[in-house]
Amino acid sequence: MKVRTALFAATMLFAGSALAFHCPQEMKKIDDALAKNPKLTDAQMAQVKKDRADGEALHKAGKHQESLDTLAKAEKTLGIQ
Ligand SMILES: [Cu+2]
Repeated sequence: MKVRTALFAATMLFAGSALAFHCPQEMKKIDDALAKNPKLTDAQMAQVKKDRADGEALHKAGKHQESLDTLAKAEKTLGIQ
């Protein structure tokens, strides 16, 4: 039972760090898309920038899944797959 618990903990830790690594990749995708002057309305642009900033804040707070969800919204607006 102890082994299983340790394995579970190790798996969760790995999953957590894999997610943690993922956020900056998504942020970079958004930054790259923004650098290409995407055709967005002012409202869309403001929303993308807000989602990008919120995503980074969530990432730094350790809330990686929420960060990815927020960054995904910005990517959807930008048309990133
Ligand atoms: Cu993260």
